[in-house]
Amino acid sequence: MTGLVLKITGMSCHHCKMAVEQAAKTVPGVNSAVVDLNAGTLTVQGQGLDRAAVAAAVEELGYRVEG
Ligand SMILES: [Cu+2]
Repeated sequence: MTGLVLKITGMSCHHCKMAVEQAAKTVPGVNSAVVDLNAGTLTVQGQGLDRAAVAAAVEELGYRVEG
């Protein structure tokens, strides 16, 4: 099990948090996804994680992945 942390801009409320977490969980290999709204981060855990795939899933929602 490994983890990734992505810095995301544009998330402002509980709806954003839920949407980003749900999107991240659709990416193969992701077991858990947690957004920290204050920090503006998405932490995903799983196996064989593809950072680009997670970022793409988030960006599809209209948020920007900074890193
Ligand atoms: Cu929102």
